[in-house]
Amino acid sequence: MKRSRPHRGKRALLSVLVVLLLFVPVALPLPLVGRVDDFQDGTTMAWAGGQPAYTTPMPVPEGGPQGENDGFLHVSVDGFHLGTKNSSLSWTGDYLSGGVTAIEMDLVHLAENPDLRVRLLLFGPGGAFATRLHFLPASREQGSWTHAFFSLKAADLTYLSRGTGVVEDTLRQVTTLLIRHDQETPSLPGTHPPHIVASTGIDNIRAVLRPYDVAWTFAAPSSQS
Ligand SMILES: [Ca+2]
Repeated sequence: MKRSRPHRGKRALLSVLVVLLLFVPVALPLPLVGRVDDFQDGTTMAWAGGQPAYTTPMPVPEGGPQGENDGFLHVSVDGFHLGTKNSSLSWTGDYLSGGVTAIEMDLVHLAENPDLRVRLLLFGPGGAFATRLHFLPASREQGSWTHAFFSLKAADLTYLSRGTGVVEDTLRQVTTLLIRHDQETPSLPGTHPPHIVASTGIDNIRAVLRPYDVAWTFAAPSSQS
């Protein structure tokens, strides 16, 4: 029996709607939204060293910005490049859809070294990008931690190498976040920043969202684990 034209029309419309739903981007909540890496669980929270033989991040149970019972991440190196990276689901994904505009953290210099500079690098399909700013952490002898604010706005990031060279391509699919010592001019991936003897503490790593993205994070399940 021959089908009626109206029936075929509905099926065609339904097919178009299904195709549209498949290709309309949906902003899913990122694990990093609302997350704070406070190192209170006695682990490194998936922050790893690039060269374990030289740099091995270690959780420390106390001595963070709040002092007693405030854990933090200890990263040190003796004559190599200092850094720690995170490629876990906690810090990877689509930063743009999540509304991430910056990453902030607390830093301290545990052993006196005036050359220590800390900056962020992000890796993704667009290539490697470094924050223009770096921070000189206060030393423990100065009695306080330094609050570092790394803007991830395009104008505040420097392209280094690989990928498409388009910052949005990396921010939409961040595969690795790297915190490392680096000097005035960011070093290219695969090359070493000036080697250093240094010991630093890191705590309270968190993503900073656009103001209008903050509200819905209160309804998102906690990912502090
Ligand atoms: Ca802490």
